[in-house]
Amino acid sequence: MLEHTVSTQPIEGQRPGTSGLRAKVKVFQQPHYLENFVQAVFDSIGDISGQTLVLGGDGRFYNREVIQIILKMAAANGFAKVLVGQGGILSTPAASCVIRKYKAFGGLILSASHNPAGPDEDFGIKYNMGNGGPAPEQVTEAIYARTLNISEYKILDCADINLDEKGEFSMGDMQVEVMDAVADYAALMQELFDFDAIRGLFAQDFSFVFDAMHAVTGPYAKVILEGMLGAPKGTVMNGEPKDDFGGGHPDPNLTYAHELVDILYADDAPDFGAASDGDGDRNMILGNHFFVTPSDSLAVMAANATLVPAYSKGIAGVARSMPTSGAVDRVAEALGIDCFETPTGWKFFGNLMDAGKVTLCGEESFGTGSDHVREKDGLWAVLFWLNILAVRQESVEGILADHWATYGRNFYSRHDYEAVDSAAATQVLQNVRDQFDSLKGQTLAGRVVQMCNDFAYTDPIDGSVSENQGVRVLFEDGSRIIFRLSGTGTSGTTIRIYLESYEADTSKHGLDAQTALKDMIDAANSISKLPELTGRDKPTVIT
Ligand code: G16
Repeated sequence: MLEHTVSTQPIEGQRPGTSGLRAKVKVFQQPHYLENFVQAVFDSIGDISGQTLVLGGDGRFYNREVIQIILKMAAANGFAKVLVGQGGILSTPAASCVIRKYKAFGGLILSASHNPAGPDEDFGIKYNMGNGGPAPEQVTEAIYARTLNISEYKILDCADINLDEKGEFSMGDMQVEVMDAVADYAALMQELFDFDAIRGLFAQDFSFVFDAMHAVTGPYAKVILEGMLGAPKGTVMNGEPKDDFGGGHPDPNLTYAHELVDILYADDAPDFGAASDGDGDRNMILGNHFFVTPSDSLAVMAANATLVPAYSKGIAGVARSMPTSGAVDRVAEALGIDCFETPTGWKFFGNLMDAGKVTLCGEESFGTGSDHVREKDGLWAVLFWLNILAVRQESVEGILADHWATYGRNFYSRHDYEAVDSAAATQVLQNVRDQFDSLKGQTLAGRVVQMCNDFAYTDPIDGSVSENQGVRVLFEDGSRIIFRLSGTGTSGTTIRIYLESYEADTSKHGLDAQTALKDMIDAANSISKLPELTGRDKPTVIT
Protein backbone atom coordinates (compact mmCIF):
# COMPACT_ATOMS: atom_id res chain seq x y z
CA MET A 1 0.00 0.00 0.00
CA LEU A 2 1.67 3.17 -1.20
CA GLU A 3 1.12 6.66 0.05
CA HIS A 4 1.35 9.17 -2.79
CA THR A 5 1.92 12.87 -2.67
CA VAL A 6 0.42 14.21 -5.88
CA SER A 7 1.42 17.58 -7.32
CA THR A 8 -1.46 19.87 -8.13
CA GLN A 9 -2.28 23.49 -8.89
CA PRO A 10 -4.92 25.79 -7.41
CA ILE A 11 -8.32 25.68 -9.13
CA GLU A 12 -10.46 28.80 -9.24
CA GLY A 13 -13.97 28.93 -7.82
CA GLN A 14 -13.74 26.65 -4.78
CA ARG A 15 -15.19 29.13 -2.28
CA PRO A 16 -17.93 27.37 -0.25
CA GLY A 17 -21.35 29.02 -0.61
CA THR A 18 -24.31 29.12 1.77
CA SER A 19 -23.83 25.42 2.45
CA GLY A 20 -20.51 24.08 1.19
CA LEU A 21 -19.05 23.76 -2.29
CA ARG A 22 -21.65 22.95 -4.93
CA ALA A 23 -20.99 22.52 -8.63
CA LYS A 24 -21.92 20.36 -11.60
CA VAL A 25 -20.77 16.73 -11.40
CA LYS A 26 -18.67 17.34 -14.51
CA VAL A 27 -16.80 20.09 -12.65
CA PHE A 28 -16.15 17.76 -9.70
CA GLN A 29 -14.90 15.11 -12.15
CA GLN A 30 -12.17 17.38 -13.50
CA PRO A 31 -8.69 16.19 -12.56
CA HIS A 32 -7.73 17.17 -8.98
CA TYR A 33 -10.91 19.25 -8.39
CA LEU A 34 -12.29 17.09 -5.57
CA GLU A 35 -8.86 16.17 -4.20
CA ASN A 36 -7.75 19.81 -4.00
CA PHE A 37 -10.82 20.77 -2.02
CA VAL A 38 -10.61 17.81 0.36
CA GLN A 39 -6.90 18.42 0.98
CA ALA A 40 -7.68 22.10 1.59
CA VAL A 41 -10.21 21.01 4.23
CA PHE A 42 -7.74 18.63 5.87
CA ASP A 43 -5.07 21.36 5.89
CA SER A 44 -7.41 23.94 7.47
CA ILE A 45 -9.15 22.22 10.37
CA GLY A 46 -6.35 21.65 12.86
CA ASP A 47 -4.41 18.57 13.89
CA ILE A 48 -6.27 15.61 12.41
CA SER A 49 -3.73 12.89 13.15
CA GLY A 50 -5.28 10.09 15.17
CA GLN A 51 -8.75 11.61 14.88
CA THR A 52 -12.12 10.23 13.71
CA LEU A 53 -13.96 11.54 10.66
CA VAL A 54 -17.61 10.91 9.73
CA LEU A 55 -18.33 10.45 6.04
CA GLY A 56 -21.55 10.03 4.09
CA GLY A 57 -23.77 11.56 1.49
CA ASP A 58 -27.23 11.73 0.02
CA GLY A 59 -26.57 8.91 -2.45
CA ARG A 60 -26.61 11.07 -5.53
CA PHE A 61 -24.66 10.21 -8.69
CA TYR A 62 -20.88 10.18 -8.01
CA ASN A 63 -21.38 9.69 -4.23
CA ARG A 64 -19.74 6.27 -4.11
CA GLU A 65 -16.68 7.22 -6.16
CA VAL A 66 -16.12 10.32 -4.02
CA ILE A 67 -16.40 8.30 -0.79
CA GLN A 68 -13.62 5.96 -1.95
CA ILE A 69 -11.34 8.89 -2.86
CA ILE A 70 -11.93 10.63 0.47
CA LEU A 71 -11.29 7.43 2.43
CA LYS A 72 -7.91 7.04 0.72
CA MET A 73 -7.07 10.70 1.33
CA ALA A 74 -8.18 10.50 4.98
CA ALA A 75 -5.88 7.49 5.47
CA ALA A 76 -2.93 9.24 3.83
CA ASN A 77 -3.53 12.37 5.92
CA GLY A 78 -3.39 10.55 9.23
CA PHE A 79 -6.98 10.05 10.40
CA ALA A 80 -7.18 7.03 12.71
CA LYS A 81 -10.77 6.14 11.86
CA VAL A 82 -13.59 6.97 9.46
CA LEU A 83 -17.22 6.20 10.25
CA VAL A 84 -19.01 5.82 6.94
CA GLY A 85 -22.70 5.15 6.40
CA GLN A 86 -23.56 1.83 4.72
CA GLY A 87 -23.70 2.31 0.95
CA GLY A 88 -21.96 5.64 1.47
CA ILE A 89 -25.25 7.05 2.75
CA LEU A 90 -25.91 9.46 5.61
CA SER A 91 -28.64 12.05 5.56
CA THR A 92 -27.34 15.47 6.60
CA PRO A 93 -29.07 15.41 10.02
CA ALA A 94 -27.97 11.78 10.56
CA ALA A 95 -24.37 12.80 9.83
CA SER A 96 -24.68 15.57 12.41
CA CYS A 97 -26.12 13.08 14.90
CA VAL A 98 -23.27 10.58 14.31
CA ILE A 99 -20.56 13.26 14.62
CA ARG A 100 -21.97 14.30 18.00
CA LYS A 101 -22.74 10.83 19.33
CA TYR A 102 -19.27 9.40 18.61
CA LYS A 103 -17.47 12.67 19.41
CA ALA A 104 -15.80 12.68 16.00
CA PHE A 105 -13.38 15.43 15.03
CA GLY A 106 -15.75 16.43 12.21
CA GLY A 107 -17.44 15.13 9.09
CA LEU A 108 -17.58 15.47 5.35
CA ILE A 109 -21.11 15.47 3.94
CA LEU A 110 -21.58 14.87 0.23
CA SER A 111 -24.69 16.57 -1.03
CA ALA A 112 -26.04 19.32 -3.21
CA SER A 113 -29.20 19.17 -1.12
CA HIS A 114 -32.34 19.58 -3.22
CA ASN A 115 -30.47 20.29 -6.46
CA PRO A 116 -31.10 17.65 -9.16
CA ALA A 117 -28.67 14.73 -9.43
CA GLY A 118 -27.15 12.77 -12.32
CA PRO A 119 -24.12 12.94 -14.61
CA ASP A 120 -25.10 16.39 -15.91
CA GLU A 121 -26.48 17.70 -12.64
CA ASP A 122 -25.08 18.80 -9.29
CA PHE A 123 -22.73 17.52 -6.62
CA GLY A 124 -21.59 19.10 -3.39
CA ILE A 125 -19.37 18.68 -0.36
CA LYS A 126 -19.19 20.43 2.99
CA TYR A 127 -17.26 20.12 6.20
CA ASN A 128 -19.04 19.92 9.55
CA MET A 129 -17.29 20.60 12.84
CA GLY A 130 -17.10 18.46 15.98
CA ASN A 131 -20.33 20.02 17.25
CA GLY A 132 -22.06 18.42 14.23
CA GLY A 133 -22.76 21.74 12.54
CA PRO A 134 -21.61 23.30 9.27
CA ALA A 135 -18.22 24.99 9.48
CA PRO A 136 -18.54 28.69 10.28
CA GLU A 137 -17.37 31.37 7.85
CA GLN A 138 -13.89 31.72 9.39
CA VAL A 139 -13.28 28.04 8.64
CA THR A 140 -14.84 28.01 5.16
CA GLU A 141 -12.80 31.10 4.29
CA ALA A 142 -9.62 29.39 5.53
CA ILE A 143 -10.46 26.37 3.37
CA TYR A 144 -11.02 28.63 0.38
CA ALA A 145 -7.74 30.46 1.01
CA ARG A 146 -5.95 27.10 1.10
CA THR A 147 -7.48 26.09 -2.28
CA LEU A 148 -5.78 29.17 -3.75
CA ASN A 149 -2.24 28.13 -2.79
CA ILE A 150 -2.41 24.35 -2.72
CA SER A 151 0.44 22.52 -4.44
CA GLU A 152 -0.04 18.86 -3.47
CA TYR A 153 -2.40 16.37 -1.93
CA LYS A 154 -1.92 13.03 -0.20
CA ILE A 155 -3.70 9.82 -1.16
CA LEU A 156 -3.22 6.13 -0.52
CA ASP A 157 -2.92 3.72 -3.44
CA CYS A 158 -5.09 0.82 -2.27
CA ALA A 159 -8.20 -1.21 -3.03
CA ASP A 160 -11.71 0.21 -2.52
CA ILE A 161 -13.70 -0.65 0.60
CA ASN A 162 -16.94 -2.60 0.15
CA LEU A 163 -19.39 0.06 1.26
CA ASP A 164 -22.36 -2.29 1.28
CA GLU A 165 -21.10 -4.58 3.99
CA LYS A 166 -21.36 -3.38 7.60
CA GLY A 167 -18.24 -3.95 9.66
CA GLU A 168 -14.71 -2.80 10.38
CA PHE A 169 -12.04 -2.73 7.72
CA SER A 170 -8.46 -1.51 7.48
CA MET A 171 -7.11 0.94 4.96
CA GLY A 172 -3.41 1.35 5.63
CA ASP A 173 -3.15 2.33 9.29
CA MET A 174 -6.69 3.72 9.29
CA GLN A 175 -9.78 1.88 10.42
CA VAL A 176 -12.98 2.20 8.39
CA GLU A 177 -16.26 1.34 10.07
CA VAL A 178 -19.15 0.88 7.67
CA MET A 179 -22.10 1.56 9.93
CA ASP A 180 -25.88 1.34 9.80
CA ALA A 181 -26.91 4.70 8.33
CA VAL A 182 -30.28 4.84 10.11
CA ALA A 183 -29.95 3.25 13.58
CA ASP A 184 -28.34 6.09 15.59
CA TYR A 185 -30.64 8.71 14.10
CA ALA A 186 -33.76 6.59 14.70
CA ALA A 187 -32.72 6.03 18.33
CA LEU A 188 -32.33 9.78 18.82
CA MET A 189 -35.81 10.46 17.40
CA GLN A 190 -37.25 7.91 19.80
CA GLU A 191 -35.67 9.78 22.71
CA LEU A 192 -37.15 13.13 21.64
CA PHE A 193 -40.76 12.34 20.73
CA ASP A 194 -43.75 10.59 22.26
CA PHE A 195 -43.71 7.52 20.03
CA ASP A 196 -46.62 5.96 21.96
CA ALA A 197 -48.84 8.96 21.24
CA ILE A 198 -47.87 8.96 17.56
CA ARG A 199 -48.50 5.21 17.36
CA GLY A 200 -51.91 5.93 18.84
CA LEU A 201 -52.57 8.53 16.16
CA PHE A 202 -51.82 6.02 13.42
CA ALA A 203 -54.18 3.56 15.08
CA GLN A 204 -57.00 6.12 14.71
CA ASP A 205 -58.76 7.22 11.55
CA PHE A 206 -55.79 9.38 10.57
CA SER A 207 -54.28 9.37 7.12
CA PHE A 208 -50.79 10.52 6.23
CA VAL A 209 -48.49 10.50 3.19
CA PHE A 210 -44.75 11.17 3.36
CA ASP A 211 -42.91 11.90 0.11
CA ALA A 212 -39.21 10.98 0.23
CA MET A 213 -38.84 12.22 -3.36
CA HIS A 214 -36.57 9.25 -4.31
CA ALA A 215 -33.90 10.80 -2.12
CA VAL A 216 -32.05 9.94 1.05
CA THR A 217 -34.93 10.08 3.55
CA GLY A 218 -36.69 6.98 2.17
CA PRO A 219 -34.85 4.40 4.31
CA TYR A 220 -35.06 6.62 7.42
CA ALA A 221 -38.78 7.28 6.95
CA LYS A 222 -39.59 3.62 6.35
CA VAL A 223 -37.76 2.46 9.48
CA ILE A 224 -39.19 5.19 11.72
CA LEU A 225 -42.68 5.86 10.34
CA GLU A 226 -43.71 2.48 8.97
CA GLY A 227 -41.50 0.37 11.24
CA MET A 228 -41.21 1.90 14.71
CA LEU A 229 -44.42 3.95 14.63
CA GLY A 230 -46.68 1.51 12.78
CA ALA A 231 -47.87 3.83 9.99
CA PRO A 232 -49.49 1.72 7.25
CA LYS A 233 -47.15 0.31 4.60
CA GLY A 234 -47.18 2.70 1.67
CA THR A 235 -47.30 5.80 3.89
CA VAL A 236 -43.83 6.58 2.53
CA MET A 237 -44.05 7.32 -1.19
CA ASN A 238 -41.05 7.52 -3.54
CA GLY A 239 -39.14 5.80 -0.75
CA GLU A 240 -36.49 4.07 -2.89
CA PRO A 241 -33.45 6.34 -3.11
CA LYS A 242 -32.11 6.70 -6.65
CA ASP A 243 -28.83 8.23 -7.70
CA ASP A 244 -30.66 10.65 -10.00
CA PHE A 245 -33.56 11.14 -7.55
CA GLY A 246 -35.82 9.60 -10.18
CA GLY A 247 -35.05 12.48 -12.54
CA GLY A 248 -36.81 14.84 -10.13
CA HIS A 249 -35.90 17.96 -8.25
CA PRO A 250 -36.13 16.89 -4.60
CA ASP A 251 -36.97 20.29 -3.17
CA PRO A 252 -39.99 20.01 -0.88
CA ASN A 253 -42.00 23.02 -1.97
CA LEU A 254 -45.27 23.63 -3.80
CA THR A 255 -43.60 23.59 -7.21
CA TYR A 256 -41.23 20.65 -7.05
CA ALA A 257 -43.19 18.39 -4.68
CA HIS A 258 -46.27 18.68 -6.91
CA GLU A 259 -47.00 14.92 -6.76
CA LEU A 260 -47.58 15.20 -3.00
CA VAL A 261 -49.34 18.56 -3.34
CA ASP A 262 -51.81 17.02 -5.83
CA ILE A 263 -52.60 14.26 -3.30
CA LEU A 264 -53.18 16.74 -0.45
CA TYR A 265 -55.44 18.90 -2.64
CA ALA A 266 -57.51 16.01 -4.09
CA ASP A 267 -61.13 15.31 -3.08
CA ASP A 268 -60.09 12.36 -0.91
CA ALA A 269 -57.02 14.08 0.53
CA PRO A 270 -55.33 12.64 3.62
CA ASP A 271 -55.19 14.54 6.92
CA PHE A 272 -51.49 15.21 6.80
CA GLY A 273 -48.73 15.30 4.20
CA ALA A 274 -45.02 15.97 4.40
CA ALA A 275 -41.93 15.79 2.24
CA SER A 276 -38.19 15.99 2.69
CA ASP A 277 -35.41 16.91 0.29
CA GLY A 278 -32.36 15.33 -1.35
CA ASP A 279 -30.26 15.09 1.80
CA GLY A 280 -33.07 14.96 4.35
CA ASP A 281 -32.67 18.28 6.10
CA ARG A 282 -35.59 20.24 4.60
CA ASN A 283 -39.27 19.63 5.18
CA MET A 284 -42.65 20.71 3.85
CA ILE A 285 -45.79 20.42 5.97
CA LEU A 286 -49.25 20.11 4.43
CA GLY A 287 -52.73 19.57 5.82
CA ASN A 288 -55.84 18.54 3.92
CA HIS A 289 -56.05 21.31 1.26
CA PHE A 290 -53.65 23.37 3.33
CA PHE A 291 -50.01 24.52 3.06
CA VAL A 292 -48.06 25.55 6.16
CA THR A 293 -45.33 28.06 5.33
CA PRO A 294 -41.98 27.14 6.89
CA SER A 295 -42.07 30.41 8.86
CA ASP A 296 -45.48 29.54 10.32
CA SER A 297 -44.36 25.97 10.96
CA LEU A 298 -41.50 27.25 13.14
CA ALA A 299 -43.89 29.53 15.03
CA VAL A 300 -46.39 26.70 15.64
CA MET A 301 -43.60 24.42 16.85
CA ALA A 302 -42.34 27.05 19.27
CA ALA A 303 -45.86 27.71 20.58
CA ASN A 304 -46.53 23.97 21.05
CA ALA A 305 -43.06 22.80 22.06
CA THR A 306 -44.08 21.75 25.56
CA LEU A 307 -46.35 19.07 24.04
CA VAL A 308 -43.21 17.23 22.90
CA PRO A 309 -41.32 15.29 25.60
CA ALA A 310 -37.87 16.64 24.68
CA TYR A 311 -39.06 20.23 25.05
CA SER A 312 -41.67 19.73 27.77
CA LYS A 313 -39.79 21.95 30.21
CA GLY A 314 -39.84 24.83 27.73
CA ILE A 315 -37.39 26.19 25.19
CA ALA A 316 -34.44 28.47 25.95
CA GLY A 317 -34.89 30.73 22.94
CA VAL A 318 -35.52 30.68 19.20
CA ALA A 319 -33.65 31.86 16.14
CA ARG A 320 -34.65 32.49 12.55
CA SER A 321 -32.80 33.66 9.47
CA MET A 322 -33.39 37.30 8.62
CA PRO A 323 -35.66 36.67 5.59
CA THR A 324 -37.84 34.24 7.58
CA SER A 325 -41.11 35.83 8.68
CA GLY A 326 -41.49 37.34 12.12
CA ALA A 327 -44.24 34.88 13.11
CA VAL A 328 -41.95 33.15 15.60
CA ASP A 329 -40.92 36.52 17.09
CA ARG A 330 -44.48 36.96 18.33
CA VAL A 331 -44.46 33.54 19.98
CA ALA A 332 -41.09 34.28 21.60
CA GLU A 333 -42.42 37.56 22.94
CA ALA A 334 -45.45 35.81 24.45
CA LEU A 335 -43.23 33.12 26.00
CA GLY A 336 -40.78 35.72 27.29
CA ILE A 337 -37.79 34.13 25.55
CA ASP A 338 -35.13 35.55 23.22
CA CYS A 339 -35.51 35.51 19.46
CA PHE A 340 -32.34 35.91 17.35
CA GLU A 341 -32.23 37.08 13.74
CA THR A 342 -29.29 35.61 11.79
CA PRO A 343 -28.15 35.65 8.17
CA THR A 344 -29.32 32.90 5.82
CA GLY A 345 -27.39 29.67 6.42
CA TRP A 346 -27.72 27.05 9.13
CA LYS A 347 -24.11 27.63 10.15
CA PHE A 348 -25.16 30.86 11.87
CA PHE A 349 -27.30 28.98 14.42
CA GLY A 350 -24.45 26.79 15.72
CA ASN A 351 -22.89 29.24 18.17
CA LEU A 352 -26.30 30.16 19.62
CA MET A 353 -27.19 26.51 20.18
CA ASP A 354 -23.76 25.62 21.59
CA ALA A 355 -24.13 28.50 24.06
CA GLY A 356 -27.55 27.21 25.14
CA LYS A 357 -29.27 30.41 23.99
CA VAL A 358 -31.67 28.80 21.53
CA THR A 359 -33.46 25.47 21.34
CA LEU A 360 -35.48 25.82 18.11
CA CYS A 361 -34.33 27.41 14.85
CA GLY A 362 -35.84 27.79 11.43
CA GLU A 363 -35.59 29.26 7.99
CA GLU A 364 -38.09 30.17 5.32
CA SER A 365 -36.18 27.82 2.99
CA PHE A 366 -38.06 24.82 4.42
CA GLY A 367 -35.63 24.21 7.26
CA THR A 368 -36.46 23.66 10.92
CA GLY A 369 -34.45 22.06 13.65
CA SER A 370 -33.41 22.06 17.27
CA ASP A 371 -30.35 21.59 19.43
CA HIS A 372 -30.68 17.78 19.18
CA VAL A 373 -28.23 18.05 16.23
CA ARG A 374 -26.57 21.02 14.51
CA GLU A 375 -28.33 20.74 11.14
CA LYS A 376 -31.88 21.36 10.10
CA ASP A 377 -33.79 18.13 10.18
CA GLY A 378 -36.64 17.14 7.85
CA LEU A 379 -37.92 13.99 9.50
CA TRP A 380 -37.56 15.54 12.96
CA ALA A 381 -39.92 18.34 11.84
CA VAL A 382 -42.44 15.79 10.57
CA LEU A 383 -42.28 13.88 13.86
CA PHE A 384 -42.69 17.15 15.77
CA TRP A 385 -45.88 17.84 13.83
CA LEU A 386 -47.13 14.28 14.29
CA ASN A 387 -46.54 14.65 18.04
CA ILE A 388 -48.52 17.91 18.10
CA LEU A 389 -51.35 16.37 16.04
CA ALA A 390 -51.44 13.32 18.31
CA VAL A 391 -51.81 15.47 21.41
CA ARG A 392 -54.10 18.19 20.09
CA GLN A 393 -56.36 15.97 17.98
CA GLU A 394 -57.11 18.87 15.63
CA SER A 395 -56.58 19.32 11.90
CA VAL A 396 -53.52 21.12 10.57
CA GLU A 397 -55.74 23.93 9.32
CA GLY A 398 -57.47 24.17 12.70
CA ILE A 399 -54.13 24.47 14.48
CA LEU A 400 -53.04 27.29 12.15
CA ALA A 401 -56.38 29.14 12.42
CA ASP A 402 -56.06 29.01 16.19
CA HIS A 403 -52.43 30.15 16.02
CA TRP A 404 -53.25 33.14 13.81
CA ALA A 405 -56.19 34.08 16.04
CA THR A 406 -53.79 34.20 18.99
CA TYR A 407 -50.76 35.86 17.40
CA GLY A 408 -52.06 37.43 14.18
CA ARG A 409 -50.95 36.24 10.74
CA ASN A 410 -47.69 37.14 9.04
CA PHE A 411 -48.61 36.81 5.37
CA TYR A 412 -45.46 35.60 3.69
CA SER A 413 -44.14 34.52 0.33
CA ARG A 414 -40.83 34.06 -1.46
CA HIS A 415 -40.50 34.62 -5.20
CA ASP A 416 -37.48 32.97 -6.86
CA TYR A 417 -36.13 33.90 -10.26
CA GLU A 418 -33.74 31.09 -11.13
CA ALA A 419 -30.81 31.03 -13.60
CA VAL A 420 -30.85 34.78 -14.21
CA ASP A 421 -27.91 36.50 -15.90
CA SER A 422 -25.51 37.37 -13.06
CA ALA A 423 -24.94 41.00 -14.08
CA ALA A 424 -28.69 41.63 -14.35
CA ALA A 425 -29.26 40.02 -10.94
CA THR A 426 -26.61 42.20 -9.31
CA GLN A 427 -28.18 45.27 -10.90
CA VAL A 428 -31.63 44.35 -9.55
CA LEU A 429 -30.28 44.60 -6.00
CA GLN A 430 -28.21 47.69 -6.80
CA ASN A 431 -31.31 49.50 -8.09
CA VAL A 432 -32.91 49.10 -4.68
CA ARG A 433 -29.71 50.05 -2.87
CA ASP A 434 -29.50 53.23 -4.94
CA GLN A 435 -32.91 54.27 -3.58
CA PHE A 436 -32.19 53.64 0.11
CA ASP A 437 -32.27 57.37 0.93
CA SER A 438 -35.14 58.39 -1.32
CA LEU A 439 -37.44 55.52 -0.29
CA LYS A 440 -37.28 56.39 3.41
CA GLY A 441 -40.52 58.08 4.46
CA GLN A 442 -42.17 57.34 1.10
CA THR A 443 -45.46 55.46 0.85
CA LEU A 444 -45.11 52.22 -1.06
CA ALA A 445 -47.80 49.54 -1.35
CA GLY A 446 -49.93 51.66 0.97
CA ARG A 447 -47.30 51.53 3.73
CA VAL A 448 -44.68 54.02 4.88
CA VAL A 449 -41.05 52.97 4.43
CA GLN A 450 -39.29 53.22 7.78
CA MET A 451 -35.75 52.32 6.74
CA CYS A 452 -33.68 50.52 4.13
CA ASN A 453 -30.34 48.77 4.58
CA ASP A 454 -28.03 45.90 3.74
CA PHE A 455 -28.43 43.39 6.57
CA ALA A 456 -25.27 42.81 8.62
CA TYR A 457 -24.91 40.43 11.57
CA THR A 458 -22.60 40.42 14.52
CA ASP A 459 -22.49 36.98 16.11
CA PRO A 460 -23.37 37.53 19.80
CA ILE A 461 -21.07 34.70 20.89
CA ASP A 462 -17.81 35.18 18.97
CA GLY A 463 -18.30 38.74 17.70
CA SER A 464 -17.68 37.79 14.05
CA VAL A 465 -19.33 40.12 11.54
CA SER A 466 -21.12 39.04 8.32
CA GLU A 467 -22.05 41.86 5.97
CA ASN A 468 -24.19 42.19 2.84
CA GLN A 469 -26.68 39.52 3.86
CA GLY A 470 -29.72 40.95 2.04
CA VAL A 471 -31.13 44.24 0.80
CA ARG A 472 -34.03 45.29 3.02
CA VAL A 473 -36.95 47.67 2.67
CA LEU A 474 -38.60 47.83 6.09
CA PHE A 475 -41.99 49.43 6.63
CA GLU A 476 -43.40 51.20 9.68
CA ASP A 477 -46.11 48.54 10.14
CA GLY A 478 -43.53 45.73 10.27
CA SER A 479 -43.99 44.68 6.64
CA ARG A 480 -40.80 43.86 4.75
CA ILE A 481 -39.49 43.41 1.22
CA ILE A 482 -36.08 41.72 1.06
CA PHE A 483 -33.88 41.00 -1.95
CA ARG A 484 -31.09 38.41 -1.84
CA LEU A 485 -28.98 36.42 -4.26
CA SER A 486 -28.97 32.71 -3.49
CA GLY A 487 -25.70 31.13 -2.36
CA THR A 488 -26.62 27.58 -3.36
CA GLY A 489 -27.35 27.63 -7.11
CA THR A 490 -25.01 26.29 -9.76
CA SER A 491 -26.46 27.85 -12.97
CA GLY A 492 -26.47 31.63 -13.38
CA THR A 493 -27.82 33.51 -10.39
CA THR A 494 -31.04 33.04 -8.45
CA ILE A 495 -32.75 36.18 -7.18
CA ARG A 496 -34.94 35.69 -4.13
CA ILE A 497 -37.57 38.25 -3.13
CA TYR A 498 -39.07 37.77 0.32
CA LEU A 499 -42.38 39.48 1.05
CA GLU A 500 -44.04 39.83 4.42
CA SER A 501 -47.04 41.70 5.78
CA TYR A 502 -48.61 41.38 9.22
CA GLU A 503 -52.41 41.13 9.63
CA ALA A 504 -54.05 41.21 13.05
CA ASP A 505 -57.64 41.14 11.76
CA THR A 506 -58.92 37.55 12.05
CA SER A 507 -61.56 38.11 9.35
CA LYS A 508 -58.73 38.52 6.82
CA HIS A 509 -56.67 35.50 7.86
CA GLY A 510 -58.29 33.22 5.30
CA LEU A 511 -56.94 35.25 2.36
CA ASP A 512 -54.58 33.64 -0.12
CA ALA A 513 -51.02 34.92 0.55
CA GLN A 514 -50.44 36.00 -3.07
CA THR A 515 -53.62 38.07 -2.94
CA ALA A 516 -52.80 39.57 0.44
CA LEU A 517 -49.28 40.48 -0.76
CA LYS A 518 -50.22 41.68 -4.27
CA ASP A 519 -49.36 45.36 -3.67
CA MET A 520 -46.05 44.39 -2.03
CA ILE A 521 -45.17 42.17 -5.02
CA ASP A 522 -45.92 45.01 -7.45
CA ALA A 523 -43.83 47.42 -5.35
CA ALA A 524 -40.88 44.99 -5.29
CA ASN A 525 -40.94 44.67 -9.08
CA SER A 526 -41.25 48.38 -9.60
CA ILE A 527 -38.44 49.56 -7.28
CA SER A 528 -36.01 46.89 -8.48
CA LYS A 529 -36.98 47.01 -12.17
CA LEU A 530 -36.60 43.24 -12.11
CA PRO A 531 -38.96 42.53 -15.05
CA GLU A 532 -37.13 45.00 -17.32
CA LEU A 533 -33.65 43.82 -16.32
CA THR A 534 -34.26 40.07 -16.42
CA GLY A 535 -36.96 39.81 -19.08
CA ARG A 536 -38.97 37.66 -16.67
CA ASP A 537 -42.65 38.35 -16.13
CA LYS A 538 -43.14 35.78 -13.38
CA PRO A 539 -41.03 33.92 -10.80
CA THR A 540 -39.66 30.42 -11.48
CA VAL A 541 -40.85 29.26 -8.06
CA ILE A 542 -43.29 30.79 -5.59
CA THR A 543 -43.32 29.50 -2.04
C1 G16 B 1 -28.96 25.76 2.44
C2 G16 B 1 -28.62 26.31 3.81
C3 G16 B 1 -29.80 27.04 4.38
C4 G16 B 1 -30.28 28.10 3.42
C5 G16 B 1 -30.58 27.46 2.08
C6 G16 B 1 -30.93 28.48 1.02
O1 G16 B 1 -29.91 24.77 2.57
O2 G16 B 1 -28.25 25.28 4.68
O3 G16 B 1 -29.41 27.59 5.59
O4 G16 B 1 -31.41 28.74 3.91
O5 G16 B 1 -29.45 26.78 1.62
O6 G16 B 1 -29.83 29.29 0.79
P1 G16 B 1 -29.80 30.29 -0.41
O7 G16 B 1 -30.99 31.19 -0.23
O8 G16 B 1 -28.49 30.99 -0.28
O9 G16 B 1 -29.94 29.49 -1.69
P2 G16 B 1 -29.71 23.36 1.86
O10 G16 B 1 -30.95 22.59 2.20
O11 G16 B 1 -29.60 23.69 0.39
O12 G16 B 1 -28.44 22.81 2.41
